[in-house]
Amino acid sequence: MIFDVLTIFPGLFASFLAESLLAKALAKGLLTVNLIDLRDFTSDPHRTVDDRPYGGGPGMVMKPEPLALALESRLKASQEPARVIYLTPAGHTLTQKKLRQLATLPKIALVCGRYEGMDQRFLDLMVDEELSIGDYVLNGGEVPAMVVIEAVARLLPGFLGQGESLIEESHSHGLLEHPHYTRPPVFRGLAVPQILLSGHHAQVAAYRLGESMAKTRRVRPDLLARPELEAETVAVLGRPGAPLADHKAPQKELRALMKTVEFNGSTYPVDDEGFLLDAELWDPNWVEMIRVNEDIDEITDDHQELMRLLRAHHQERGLPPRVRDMTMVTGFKLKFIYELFPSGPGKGACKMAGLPKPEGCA
Ligand code: 6GU
Repeated sequence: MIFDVLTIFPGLFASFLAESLLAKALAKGLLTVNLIDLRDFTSDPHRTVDDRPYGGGPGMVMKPEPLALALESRLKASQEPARVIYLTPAGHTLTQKKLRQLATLPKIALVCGRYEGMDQRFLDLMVDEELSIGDYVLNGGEVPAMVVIEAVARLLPGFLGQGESLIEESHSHGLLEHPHYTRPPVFRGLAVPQILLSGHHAQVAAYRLGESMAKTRRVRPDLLARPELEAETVAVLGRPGAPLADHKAPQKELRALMKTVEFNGSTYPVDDEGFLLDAELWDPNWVEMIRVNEDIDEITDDHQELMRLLRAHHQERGLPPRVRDMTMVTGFKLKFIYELFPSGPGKGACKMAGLPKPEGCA
């Protein structure tokens, strides 16, 4: 993959390209970045790249000749035509999807603007597309060009290790990342969520997926409203609404865990065993669905009270009580819990309460 960067500040790129994974990728030959100084393509003693706008107004406009000559010199240098991208706050907003497309191209020319903009005729004649990196204004296209280079480079085969490439996959299904923890187990009074220390891989994955969904709903509800989300989620995680038994053998742990069930028009994300993955989605319709599945005649005040106690414990600790602590935590005798929920405290009570499967549940 080759990047040609057209800029009046090639020096800005020096340390960016000299450090970190990007430097390694350049050394490996995974990608090449050619820095082209637009002033080398001027013909006046002052090496002028800008001029006053026709029609008047503030600021300066980049002259078309140096830009065109610089691009043409690159064409001569390599034969291979590049996709020419002009970086401007007036362009289409860059997305991960766009980056995946760019990562398939052999050669990209990134044109960095400064001043008020470019002569339109250069854009009309030589630029394939205009990209912005977000709704704010920078002084020039150099930092956006670095953004494009870094974001494309990490998608190239061989750039990242195995573990990191999985992270990109978890992004591409359209949810935000779950929180991360490392040692120490307690930092300034805050403990690592117990489930992460448990060694239960399936429960850890279920917990993380639940956190991803909760965070996405909190911080970026717009991501959940995108029409593409469903298709992406289906592609990566499975088909919403499919009966659990129909689910294909999963390739990846996450795929195994993100299933959905539908009841009375509501869709719920669930784990392999039908436990709700996001306790905040719990509602009376969920309770009714489990009541029907569990063949329970009627939801009594005792059912409600037990669920309330379980949910309060979950809210406080981030986990439902362990089965062996169930009596102590809820004050309900185990025998009575079995009378209320014939499947028991885990697959019956915690499931109906919209909580994860508790430790100690078969
Ligand atoms: Cl691509 N250029 C400039 N100058 N400002 C921006 C941008 C690009 N994207 C967001 N802000």
